[in-house]
Amino acid sequence: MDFAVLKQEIIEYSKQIGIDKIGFASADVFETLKERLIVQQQLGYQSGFEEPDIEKRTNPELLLPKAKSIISIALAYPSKMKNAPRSTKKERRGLFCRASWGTDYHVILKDRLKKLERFILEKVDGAQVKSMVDTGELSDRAVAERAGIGWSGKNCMIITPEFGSYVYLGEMITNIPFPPDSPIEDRCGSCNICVDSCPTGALVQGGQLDSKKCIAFLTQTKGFLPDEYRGKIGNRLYGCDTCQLVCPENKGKDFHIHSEMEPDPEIAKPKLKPLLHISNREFKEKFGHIAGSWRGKKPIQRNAIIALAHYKDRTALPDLIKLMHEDSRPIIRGTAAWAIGRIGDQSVLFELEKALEKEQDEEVKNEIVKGIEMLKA
Ligand code: B12
Ligand code: SF4
Ligand code: SF4
Repeated sequence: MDFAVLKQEIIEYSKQIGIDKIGFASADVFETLKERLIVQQQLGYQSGFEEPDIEKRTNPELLLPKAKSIISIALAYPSKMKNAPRSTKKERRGLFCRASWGTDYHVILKDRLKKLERFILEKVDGAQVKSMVDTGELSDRAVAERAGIGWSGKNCMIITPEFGSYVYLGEMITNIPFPPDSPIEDRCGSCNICVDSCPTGALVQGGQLDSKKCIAFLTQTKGFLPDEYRGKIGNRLYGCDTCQLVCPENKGKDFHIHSEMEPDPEIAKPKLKPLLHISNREFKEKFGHIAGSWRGKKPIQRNAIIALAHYKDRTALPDLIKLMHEDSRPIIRGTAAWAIGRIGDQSVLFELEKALEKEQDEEVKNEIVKGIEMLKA
């Protein structure tokens, strides 16, 4: 079988099924990535969301015996929301990052990869395939870089010349020896804007991220947000786009190719106060289909409280006081107490003192004390 011809057929088919860019890479061990992952692990820079087994992350043969090549796919997503509602003084709004607009991208890319798998399995007797998107063992970026989808930017993103960095990535390991594509040239040059613009200094240097400092990571944690970051997350409910928004390579890049990726403005930029008392069922119904709901409602509610504190929204005080007294979750009671301290004045001091008297949880007590100190100051 002529695999170069098959490759061409796959490229043609990929266009028909809504894949915006496709590239082919060898399934050789990812040696440089391996070294990099070891360093990142030693420095404590990993997020904990990635596959922990570095061998599996870097050796495709451990995932598919007889792996010969990897097909990398990229789908472009919108960077601008049509009819974005304004956040007003009366009704403050939070923001989900662009990678959480519209239908969860895992669902969309898995659908495309499934179609591609069927196409290949029909054409090649004995073909073996294994696909993954984000949650798989491989580094989607390292595969995409090797397959010539884009270069690895100083903001860590794979940047395509066509769509900028606003692309989702996925891949399929196969036992078919496709002729590989070549990596493309790095266009960052002397630019360092993303590194200089990161609000928390998480980009330690170009191409190296300390995940524990990255707002995208911090918005997804389930515990208390460390004090030093509470003032930095602004109105972000999930994820962070700053290092992409400032990138000159993303200037004017806004692609509305896939209707499933169109954001519903009331979901992607929701009102903050209603989020404070949303039920589990309502949360599932409204936000269950977006990528940003994978950690459940608690982190989103915690971030909504911090966002209200960021806006110093006094109209939220009654809701926050209720949460501090009545919510069953310590993270929510404590973050609400802290937010009351940020927003309120002496008139709500007694509420914090009352809460302190009856609170049993040490961490929450600590947050209430912080709130009281802020009010007294
Ligand atoms: C863990 C994870 C995170 C963590 C850590 C991110 C990070 N930079 O490592 C957190 C939670 C912080 C995160 C945030 C985001 N993520 Co994320 N995340 C992942 C995940 C699951 C693993 C990434 C990983 O292994 N990182 C470890 C680092 C070391 O490796 P890497 O970035 O994968 O690979 C590069 C480096 O190793 C580098 N490298 C290798 N050797 C060397 C040597 C030197 C000297 C240098 C300079 C570099 C270098 O080259 C590789 C190729 O670019 C991937 C999905 C997957 N399975 O791959 C998605 C993924 C990377 N995330 C993605 C997205 C969209 C985001 C956010 C933009 C979401 C948002 N808006 O909030 C942010 C961006 C933050 C940022 N600037 O990186 C996309 C990226 C798409 C793209 N165009 O690049 C991915 C690929 C998911 C997907 N399938 O589309 N994410
Ligand atoms: S996603 Fe935000 S916090 Fe993370 S590196 Fe980029 S700018 Fe910094
Ligand atoms: S902002 Fe500049 S340095 Fe950062 S990724 Fe974009 S081009 Fe590269």
